[in-house]
Order: sequence, then structure tokens, then C-alpha cells
Amino acid sequence: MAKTLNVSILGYGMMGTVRAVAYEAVTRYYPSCPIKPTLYQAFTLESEAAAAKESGWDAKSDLDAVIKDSGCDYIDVCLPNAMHYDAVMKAIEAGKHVFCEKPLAVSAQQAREMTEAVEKKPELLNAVNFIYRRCPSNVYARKLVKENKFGKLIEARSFYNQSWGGPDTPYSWRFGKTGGTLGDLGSHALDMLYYVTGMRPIELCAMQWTHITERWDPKTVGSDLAARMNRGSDANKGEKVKVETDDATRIMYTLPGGAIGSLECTRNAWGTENTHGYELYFENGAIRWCYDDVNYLSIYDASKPERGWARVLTNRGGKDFAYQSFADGHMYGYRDFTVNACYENMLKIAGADEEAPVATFRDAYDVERTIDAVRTSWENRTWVKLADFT
Ligand code: SOE
Repeated sequence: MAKTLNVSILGYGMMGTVRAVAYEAVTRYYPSCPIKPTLYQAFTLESEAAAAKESGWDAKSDLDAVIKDSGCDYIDVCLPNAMHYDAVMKAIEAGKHVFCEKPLAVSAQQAREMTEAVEKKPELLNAVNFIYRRCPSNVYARKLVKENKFGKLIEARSFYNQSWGGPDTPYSWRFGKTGGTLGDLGSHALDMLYYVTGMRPIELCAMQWTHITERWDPKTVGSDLAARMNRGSDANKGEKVKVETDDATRIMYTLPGGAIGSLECTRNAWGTENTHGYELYFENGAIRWCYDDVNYLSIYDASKPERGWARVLTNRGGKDFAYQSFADGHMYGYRDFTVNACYENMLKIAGADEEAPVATFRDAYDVERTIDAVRTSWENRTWVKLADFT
């Protein structure tokens, strides 16, 4: 019989709701999971309280009380980025396992303090929701690179592009200092590069761009969704707020072993709803993945006489591919990856060996260091060394 673990979720926006569903599904997808997560309490921001209550939560508004509640074993932080630091530090202090939405923090310094604090308590889970690690295609890509299938890495290209950041989208925390595209989307692309290749940049050079410098004040145009659905209509008559962060970022970098790479992220590329992916070029072949075709990994083996891309279905379970599938090719999606993430966290707490390692605070700290380096590079219009950012 699985041991139960009481999970409290902080924040009930998109991430909080997806996570609540996922915890409930863990032992249904994976009946052998040694720990059964059970929903305990939710803290909600004022704007989220009604939806949380309707979905069955006894939603609380006292953040500290939810974190410290003695019945809670595990805190899942799904709050806006700027609130992660305080909530996580309090959860560590209270001796709770912590799973935090990405980006872990809003600066490398915060991430370092959080990492150091949690590493003093090795009995606690410290994990960050770099969700795309939980897609079987990426677990498979990592395995191919680890096995040195195609030799030395020569070039890398990563991208994470979306299209919802047009001029009609009103201001929200995502357009404030702590909510930019680099932290939101670029952090995923960086973690994916680090996860699949095991490498971090040595030097980098970056540019960051704000296409839309002022946005509608949500107080005068209504909620984000209402305003977006009213594109071009009267909803767009209101006050404007100054944007304080990037709409788009580009990075060029060098990697250990002589490889080079580039990374792009934007919220302003029409047609790319959630186009996250990478291309890795090795001495003897290549690997390509994109969320648009999420259940497949493309591989190119240059040693084969019949050259061409093989589109490998990774949603099939069995010994070669991670995670369970109900039946081969019954395609996976975002909610399934979230179940896998919550499942991996339970395995880690139970001390099981991991096939697809959880992103730790230290991994997320590396991402934050890179983000700081990118900002400095653009501010000073210069190449920087990652080692100088701690
Ligand atoms: C932004 O649009 C967003 O919801 C990110 O915040 C998530 O991290 C990403 O997985 C999907 O897009």
C-alpha cells in the first residue's frame, strides 16, 4: 500500500490547476508508485479564489498558514515568479518538500540562496518544474547523447517561440521586470539544452528586445482573456502601462569541447503557439525535437548509407522509452508530462533511482546564472563568461 503524502498548492492559475489534476492522476497512471500524493490545501491569490472554490478546494488566503500547516508534507509553488523566493524559503524553513514552478527565482543571487538553503536539508525534495524533461522524446534524446550515439557535439540550436504577446494583450506581471520572455520561455530552452547535452555555455553574447513598450492596463480593458478575445474592439480603449522586460531574446554561445550554439525565444511569432525545440548536430549525425510534433524525436544517422531523417515514435513505453503509455502511439500531451513530473517527484522522495532526473534547484540556479549573464551581455553589448556569474 502506497504511503500518502499531503500536497498543498500555492497559486491557482494555469499551473496550479494543471498540477492539481496531475497529483490526483499519479497513482492511477502509475499504480506501483510508492507514494500517493493527496491534495491537502490550496493558497489562492484573490483573483483565483472563486475558480479554486468552484473546483472543490477549501481555498485559503493566508500564505504563511498554508505553508506552515503541520498536516502538509509538500509545497508546490505555482505563484507568479516574484513570489517564489519568499514562499520557497518559508517552505524549506518549515521542513516541507518543495516543487517550484520555473523560473525558480528572479535572479541568480536568489536562486543561489534558495539552493544553499535547501541543500542543508537533504531529506527534502528540491525540484523545479522544467516540464519538457518529462516528455519521452527528450528523455530518449538525452539517452542517445549520453551513449555518444553520434560522437562529439558540433552545433546546437534551441528555440521557444509563442505568439500571444501582440499589442492587444494587456499588461500583466509577465510584462513586468520579473516576468520576461527569457525567464518564462528561454529558461525552458536553456534547461533543455543542459538536460539533453549535460553542457553549459562557456561564453555568451545576447540581445534582448521589447517590441511593444506600453500595454493596456488590465484594470481599464478587463481581464487578460476578455481583452484578448476582443482584439481590435472597444476593449482596447483604456490606460497604458510601461513594459519593463523583453518580448524576445537571442543568445549565441560556445560550449565545452568546441561546439557553438544559439537560442531564441519570443512571444511575438505568429503561428508558433508553443514551438519549443532544438536541433543538435554531431560529428556523425543529428537529433531534432519540436513540441509541434511532441511525441516524435527525429534522428539522422550519417553513418548509414541510406541517409535521411528517422521520425522515432517515443510514446510507447517498454524498455527503450521513458514513462508509460496506455498503448503505443496514444499520444502524450502537456497534462501527461505534468503527471510524469509529479510521479518523478514521488520516486525521488521515495529514494528510487531515476531514469529521467528531476531538475533540482541547483540545475535551476545554473539557468538563473545564465539569465543574469544574458542580461549583462546585452546591457554592456559584450561577450561574457558564465563562470563570472554566481
Ligand atoms: C507561457 O505562455 C507558458 O505558459 C509558460 O509560462 C510555461 O512555462 C510554458 O510551458 C508554456 O507557456
